[in-house]
Amino acid sequence: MAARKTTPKPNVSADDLRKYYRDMLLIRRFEEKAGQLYGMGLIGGFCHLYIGQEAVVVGLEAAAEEGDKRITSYRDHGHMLACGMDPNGVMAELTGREGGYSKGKGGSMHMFSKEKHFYGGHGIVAAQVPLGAGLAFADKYQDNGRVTFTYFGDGAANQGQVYETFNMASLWKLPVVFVIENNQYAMGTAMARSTSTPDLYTRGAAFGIPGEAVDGMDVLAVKQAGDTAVKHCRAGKGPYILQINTYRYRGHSMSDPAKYRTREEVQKMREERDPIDHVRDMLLQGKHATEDDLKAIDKEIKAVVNASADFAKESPEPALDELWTDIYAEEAV
Ligand SMILES: Cc1ncc(C[n+]2csc(CCOP(=O)(O)OP(=O)(O)O)c2C)c(N)n1
Ligand SMILES: [Mg+2]
Repeated sequence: MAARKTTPKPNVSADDLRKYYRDMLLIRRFEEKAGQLYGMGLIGGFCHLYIGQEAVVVGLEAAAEEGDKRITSYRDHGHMLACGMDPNGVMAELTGREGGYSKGKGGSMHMFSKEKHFYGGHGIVAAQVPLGAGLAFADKYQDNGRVTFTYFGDGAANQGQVYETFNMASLWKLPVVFVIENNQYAMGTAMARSTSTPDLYTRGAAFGIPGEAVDGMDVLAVKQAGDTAVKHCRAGKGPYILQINTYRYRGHSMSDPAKYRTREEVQKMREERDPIDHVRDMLLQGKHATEDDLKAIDKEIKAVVNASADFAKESPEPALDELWTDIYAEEAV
């Protein structure tokens, strides 16, 4: 990975930096709490945490504008929080309660928000990629200037439907940013064992889609690359690929024994490349915040996360007759 850059880029203010810190910390603390609730048996089924990858989604949200869309895989809680969805509704959905975004019927991998233009939450690897191009097709058709961020993993990048999508997206010049979140592993398979070249950003070359590799542990690098990609899409030039190199600290899901990598590898990343510590250092070194300011933010975030856990625990389980609702789309009028 490229060396860490510690100087704020010119288009980012101290307020922006503080916002990135807050947004990344919210994801980190929320995910830690979700891990705890899972351990207590309050969350069932699959639960894929985003810890370590926070700078990816926060950096890209900083490049987005109101009305832009996002769609992603099952590792989706961070994306929801970063686009402004309510932590209470997300945590309640994780615990399968009525107050959740899908009324407790979807769980971790199946939440949506029309209001925040968040289109899920998809459990089938790469299935969201053609759907993301479809969202962008609608925007192009309506000529509304919007862009869709379509996130998928390094493992998903080897799926056939990704390339059918690349072809159509390029042919029709769809305003879609394909975001490959390269966290180095697909479940327990390291990228070097599954993938012919580490340069996933070149995978659009055959279709005339430009791309770049980005340091995903540096929120400013992500924001800058996001700006470039969005500008390209909004100018009507078609799709853009961002290969964002990042790392997940926790297992693939909560039931991962993690035998495919060493503890030392994870520890080294945490100590040397943590994306939140990076922003923290920039804030302190640039005198944009004091230790006390940061402590106050930490406290505030902890309160938000604890409140979401309380909300989730207190919300009732869905009534049985809810099984028969939300099955078919309402008839269009
Ligand atoms: C079509 C399909 N095949 C296999 C699976 C099982 N599966 C779930 S996640 C995953 C690995 C995907 O890795 P990657 O795309 O790198 O995303 P990450 O989990 O690292 O975020 C696999 C094989 C699935 N959900 N869907
Ligand atoms: Mg992966």
